[in-house]
Amino acid sequence: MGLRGSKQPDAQVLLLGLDNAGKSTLLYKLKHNICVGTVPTIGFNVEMFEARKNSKNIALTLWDVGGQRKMREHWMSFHQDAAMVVFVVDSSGRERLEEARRELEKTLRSEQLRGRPLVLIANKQDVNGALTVTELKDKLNLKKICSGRDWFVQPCSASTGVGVEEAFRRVVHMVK
Ligand SMILES: Nc1nc2c(ncn2[C@@H]2O[C@H](COP(=O)(O)OP(=O)(O)OP(=O)(O)O)[C@@H](O)[C@H]2O)c(=O)[nH]1
Ligand SMILES: [Mg+2]
Repeated sequence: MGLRGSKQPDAQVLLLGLDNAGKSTLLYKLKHNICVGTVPTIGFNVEMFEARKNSKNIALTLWDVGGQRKMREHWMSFHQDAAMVVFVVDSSGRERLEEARRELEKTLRSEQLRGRPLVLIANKQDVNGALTVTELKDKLNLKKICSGRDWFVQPCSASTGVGVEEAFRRVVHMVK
């Protein structure tokens, strides 16, 4: 019996982050191993993935929600069913880091996301001068804002693909 024939527990994974962080680039790199030219997401993209966890097949649904300011008010409507959050940050965009920190903190305060694991993607590591994982942890105040949940920071470049598989493995490992 193939993967599709077996019974699969399903988990919804919410992909959030500011506009231009690289969420859609990451989603399509993961799904098709291609770097598509993206346009800003108005609404959301959704893709399904299959994986093995604890000797079982699991199906993950990744929801990539637009990050533009006017889209962020809709993030809440995706909170309820989310098993975990993947928050993508443009590590080369120092000037928007405080904005990213505010949005992440607001997201993590959501009652519906209480205790849900977080994978923070330190994206655009291919750009010269990109912030390192250590710098990001510090500047985003992650230890403090992530208390009460499992969290992990994964360096990655959604355009070159470096770190993308590791990010997915981490999501599978941490999802409940
Ligand atoms: N150098 C570099 N550029 C990247 C990387 N990931 C994404 N980009 C570029 O960043 C821009 C924005 O990428 P998107 O994937 O559309 O960003 P998004 O987070 O989906 O943005 P919204 O849909 O507006 O929320 C595009 O020009 C991508 O090619 C990366 O790892 N490195
Ligand atoms: Mg997008």
